[in-house]
Amino acid sequence: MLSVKIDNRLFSFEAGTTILELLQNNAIKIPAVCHDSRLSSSSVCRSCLVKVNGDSHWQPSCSTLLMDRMVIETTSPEIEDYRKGILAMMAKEYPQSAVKKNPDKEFHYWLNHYGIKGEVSIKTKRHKDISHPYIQVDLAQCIKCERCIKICDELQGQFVWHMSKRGDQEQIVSDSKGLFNKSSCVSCGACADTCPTGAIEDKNVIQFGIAEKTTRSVCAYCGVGCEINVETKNEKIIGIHPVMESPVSKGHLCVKGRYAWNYNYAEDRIKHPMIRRNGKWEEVSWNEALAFCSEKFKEISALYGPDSIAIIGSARATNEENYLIQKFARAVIGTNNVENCARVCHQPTAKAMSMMLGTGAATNSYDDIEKAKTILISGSNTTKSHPIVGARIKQAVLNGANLIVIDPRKIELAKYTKYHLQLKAGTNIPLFNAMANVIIAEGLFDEKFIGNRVEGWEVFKKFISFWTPERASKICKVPEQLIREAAHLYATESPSMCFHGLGLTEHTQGTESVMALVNLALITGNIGKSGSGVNPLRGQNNVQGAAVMGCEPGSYTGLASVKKERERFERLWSTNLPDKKGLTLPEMIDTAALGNLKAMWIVGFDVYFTMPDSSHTEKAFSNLDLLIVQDMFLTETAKRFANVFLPVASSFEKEGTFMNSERRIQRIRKVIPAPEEVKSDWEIVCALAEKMGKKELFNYTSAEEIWNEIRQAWKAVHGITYQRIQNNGLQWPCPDENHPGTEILHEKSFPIGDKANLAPIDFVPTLEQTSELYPFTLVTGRELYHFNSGTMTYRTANKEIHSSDFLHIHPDDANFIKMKEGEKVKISSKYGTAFLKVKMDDSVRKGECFTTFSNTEVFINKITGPFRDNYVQTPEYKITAVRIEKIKQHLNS
Ligand SMILES: Nc1nc2c(c(=O)[nH]1)N[C@H]1C(S)=C(S)[C@@H](COP(=O)(O)OP(=O)(O)OC[C@H]3O[C@@H](n4cnc5c(=O)[nH]c(N)nc54)[C@H](O)[C@@H]3O)O[C@H]1N2
Ligand SMILES: Nc1nc2c(c(=O)[nH]1)N[C@H]1C(S)=C(S)[C@@H](COP(=O)(O)OP(=O)(O)OC[C@H]3O[C@@H](n4cnc5c(=O)[nH]c(N)nc54)[C@H](O)[C@@H]3O)O[C@H]1N2
Ligand code: SF4
Ligand code: SF4
Ligand SMILES: [Mo]
Repeated sequence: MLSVKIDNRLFSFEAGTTILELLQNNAIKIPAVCHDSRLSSSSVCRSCLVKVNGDSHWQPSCSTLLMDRMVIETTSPEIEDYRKGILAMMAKEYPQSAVKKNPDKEFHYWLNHYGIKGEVSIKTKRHKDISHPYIQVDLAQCIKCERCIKICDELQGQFVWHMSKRGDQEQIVSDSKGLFNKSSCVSCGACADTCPTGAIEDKNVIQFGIAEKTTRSVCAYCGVGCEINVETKNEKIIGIHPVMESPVSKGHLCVKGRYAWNYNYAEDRIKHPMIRRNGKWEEVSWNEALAFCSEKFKEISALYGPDSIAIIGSARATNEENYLIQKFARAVIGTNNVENCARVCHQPTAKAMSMMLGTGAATNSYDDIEKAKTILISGSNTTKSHPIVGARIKQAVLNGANLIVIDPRKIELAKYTKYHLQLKAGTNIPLFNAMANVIIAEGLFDEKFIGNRVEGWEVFKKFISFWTPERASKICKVPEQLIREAAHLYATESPSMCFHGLGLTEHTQGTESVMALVNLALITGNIGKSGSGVNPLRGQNNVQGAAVMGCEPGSYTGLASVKKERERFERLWSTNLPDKKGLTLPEMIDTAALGNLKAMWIVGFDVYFTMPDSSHTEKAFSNLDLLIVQDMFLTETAKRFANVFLPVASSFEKEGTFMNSERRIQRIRKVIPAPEEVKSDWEIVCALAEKMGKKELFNYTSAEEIWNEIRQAWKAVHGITYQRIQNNGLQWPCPDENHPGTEILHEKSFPIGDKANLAPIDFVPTLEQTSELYPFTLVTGRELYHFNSGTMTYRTANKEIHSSDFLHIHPDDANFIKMKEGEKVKISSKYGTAFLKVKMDDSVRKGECFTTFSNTEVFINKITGPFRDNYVQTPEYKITAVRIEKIKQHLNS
């Protein structure tokens, strides 16, 4: 055992530990002003010096590794004098007022500890920059510890800060050289988080002061599932910080998780149930609202049958809530018409992966990022849509991993790649097939893995021999040589890990695109090992949970087939359940448009605004006799079509669990009280069930009780109790309470048997093709600052940073059609028209253009088309043939 003596006490340690780490682990406090455990040590401040093996050896404890039998002295009059001197030097020209205002800041703590006062009046007037909506920079408080520089480089990979000049004039400057809000900063807040003085500080701290309470919870936005420490004062949120020990986010957050929480306090948040009568919203009591819904449901069911009613669960609500929503649809209404928005996003992934491997979820964990030698990203704008995964991938690449990006646009990660395959949108299959062709033709496949674990090899080999890079290159427009080299890299520099997003799934061949990707992983043996696998980056905080809980027409909780497992669920719930096949969301809309669906209850999903070809949705919703919307805000769906509005608690106002992209179940906590007349989704479902005479099936008093029923319904989470996930969460499958959870799936076999299936996939071009009339292909997707329907982020200062959706178009194309930067243009497809401001952007392919879909004033889904994935009906959001025109020209013509 390795041991050291510190101040005459004996400690054991593991090789690779620094002196400072051991001190901190044992609560021995010394100043280390330039140190942050998330970063490599720089030892610039020298406040952490200790004596090592006798008087003459003073070493910085943050960067000195422990050696066996070291003798360390952390304190003596001499050392303390020295430290005091160092800190006093740093405090020269440091404002005393700052120390008084926030004594808990790390630097201030040490000044107080050593009785150093700072200056009453500051001679040099240093610059204060308040240009950023969330972060203030006050150089008067900068002690040049360089933590901001390091954290921006090492955690976020953004390289915004550097030190200007040396000597007396030395100070930090951002890469804009001017105002901070003009820099390349992505507002992650890491520099404010690490700053030991408050020189870089969250504006909310300046506004609200110091928190009274901190509560651990999970971010309300994307499927990464970062853990947050929510700070409150007088039962109001005043700030959010990352959870240092979170296995997901490792002490980091993006702008949405850290700063975009103010929607909770938006003035137009709905705080009372409402019924619309004669075109006017009226506030009513819960009793009246629920009685109205209950009577209407009963009436419609009696007249047209239970299948004339459909319910949509919410990818933003908890597992517990979605479990109850599908139970309500089946056990109270008696229909399998229950859905969630996975249908419009990663249902193709779930389908493809469950057909081929047996489980429709990510095979590996984020921790594999640091273990992969090659990372292949297809159709995922990771640094914008899943920023914390994006940041981890950037770091992995900076540390030597290979990166391949397959995307029609030069996304941020394309800058970090060995190969960026900038394919024509909608041609994933030819490209993946050609990569498989190269791997097989050049003998780079994993023969042993294929022999033991893969079915259909001979058929696949024959099929793929026709997909030469020459042939594929003509379709996908990626040079042959690039296809060859990328395939070579993926196959040989393993373990190789795939991440993918909607650039694969939101196409007519979405499911098949994912299948073609899984083929690559299977033939190279990149499944069931650390640093490998196929990993969808799921959309919202709990979209995977909503689907797995059973908000899907074809499956109950745990993806149990409605066809095969009805009797089991009838026993579990002690009730009869419907056996008729339910409708998918696009089918619900089609059925309503035909007049055959009469009522919908939509929980947390702005269907009208986010489904494609919105004139079709409009027709459908106009036909409904009853539309209940349950949300925090009047969404576009609610504004136009709802008769009843049920106001809900946000994820800061309730208990429950979310499931992230790596199958991890994590707890969210009630941090603040909900507005008085607002209920959480699960409470509303229970109350409505009671009104409809089914109290005995929905008799819950807490989210935990519901979770415990889920554990009975689904074996894979049986071992996950609330107690076990107080911190950190657990990844399913976790079948019993001693099981540690599963980081990597399919290590030895597949749920479908010993062998997985290869899938020969042919390419079938979409019917949505450009023409003389509609010469551009519009791709829609995401950017960093706004989230989907924009309901939440447009009610925060993110709007000040990113004000709208823009039409990104290649400068050559823009010049050719004589469009200027910032000009508002008309964009039309066969299905509708919208107006957008032009942004010249050479990251877009010529002939293609790109926009986001979050601004309700733009409403881009007026122009997206009706085509759908041929397996699971996910809309083809990624391809619309459009025409772009000048507005004036149009008015004149
Ligand atoms: N900031 C932010 N984060 C989000 C969201 C948000 O709205 N804002 N939404 C969340 C949700 S619900 C989801 S589902 C995820 C989605 O996250 P992503 O999957 O990253 O979403 P998109 O930006 O829609 O599409 C990803 C990329 O696909 C590319 N692409 C388009 N067509 C093709 C193609 O044919 N082939 C290939 N290979 N690529 C193509 C686009 O250029 C784009 O860069 O993000 C989640 N996170
Ligand atoms: N053109 C185009 N359109 C697209 C896409 C695209 O790429 N291009 N992507 C599609 C994709 S992948 C998706 S997932 C959809 C997303 O579309 P939506 O699901 O509509 O988008 P979100 O903004 O995630 O949120 C839905 C609503 O949930 C509410 N909410 C938040 N928390 C809670 C809660 O706890 N309870 C309840 N009841 N409500 C809550 C929010 O206020 C918001 O109104 O958009 C799709 N539409
Ligand atoms: S907020 Fe994040 S990206 Fe911006 S400067 Fe600070 S660390 Fe860098
Ligand atoms: S990466 Fe996703 S989960 Fe993490 S803070 Fe950002 S939005 Fe939240
Ligand atoms: Mo999504």
